Amino acid sequence: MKVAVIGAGRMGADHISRLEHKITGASVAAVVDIDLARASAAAESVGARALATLGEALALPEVNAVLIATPGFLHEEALLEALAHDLPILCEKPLTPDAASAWRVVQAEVALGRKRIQVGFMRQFDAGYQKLKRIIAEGEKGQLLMLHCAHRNPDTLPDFTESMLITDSVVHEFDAIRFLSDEEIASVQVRRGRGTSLAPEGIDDPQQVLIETESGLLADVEIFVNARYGYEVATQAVFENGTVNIGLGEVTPSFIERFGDAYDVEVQRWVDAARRGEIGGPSAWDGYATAACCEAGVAAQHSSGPVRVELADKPELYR
Ligand code: ISE
Repeated sequence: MKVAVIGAGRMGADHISRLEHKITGASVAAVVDIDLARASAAAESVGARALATLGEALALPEVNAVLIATPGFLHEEALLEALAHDLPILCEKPLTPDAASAWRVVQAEVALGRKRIQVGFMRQFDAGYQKLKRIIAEGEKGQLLMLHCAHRNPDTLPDFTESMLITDSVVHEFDAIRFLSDEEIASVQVRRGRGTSLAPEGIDDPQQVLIETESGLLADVEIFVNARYGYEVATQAVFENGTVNIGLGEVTPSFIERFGDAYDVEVQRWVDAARRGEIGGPSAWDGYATAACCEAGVAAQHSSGPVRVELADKPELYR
């Protein structure tokens, strides 16, 4: 498989090196970045072409897959262009930044008539989350009653805004909770309490996010993006007969190390499926549903009670 990687920033560079050195059955044919110098630096390291637009990459006869790793606001255009070429796509999270644009992508895929998009929700490929999902599904500790989640980042980039606590970070808990429970999320509430003095001006950090699924499973998330000591993502699942902890005490400099193995599995599965003409893993519907959760979450940052998640009917393609 010959992949065009769109975006040569932190995640794009990480995936380029992964595709080249860890993944079997695929190599990087082109690196696309509006910053051509950055594209060239990344492309040179793997002997790929450096290009400024996706159109140029899609015109190369050898390119038969697309990995999108640009910022989320650029995803819709790239997704629609790659879908029009009927190519397998791995799109970093989020699918798109809002539910309306995510729904347009879902509709384009539905119109194509087959799944072509895998969304980069890597936690679904993490060994801890996989184990927890198996324990929930097999019922070995009884029914799952509650989830307590902590999501801590050491710091934020200069252009960070408060809504990004939800759209950039808690989006992963929306994904993980939907994955673990096999349910849609019904409502989201946000509480602000005592905050760190180490957050940038105007940002309340940490925040507590309370999530309820359609059947009444409750999850609480501590989202804390200026935790300074490191990166830590943990979940305690409470069952009728015991608890299961994942991630607690696994402190790394960033998500790149914490989820490195999960990214490897995610990309290898995408490649393996695509070579069989298939797509698996988190779908465009999952991208749309989590975007709708993010909208509710950002609204909840500015209201006192729970905000309902509004979802369109799930198209047959994703059932
Ligand atoms: C980052 O973009 C990610 O996707 C990480 O997984 C997440 O933990 C972090 O909060 C985000 O900023």
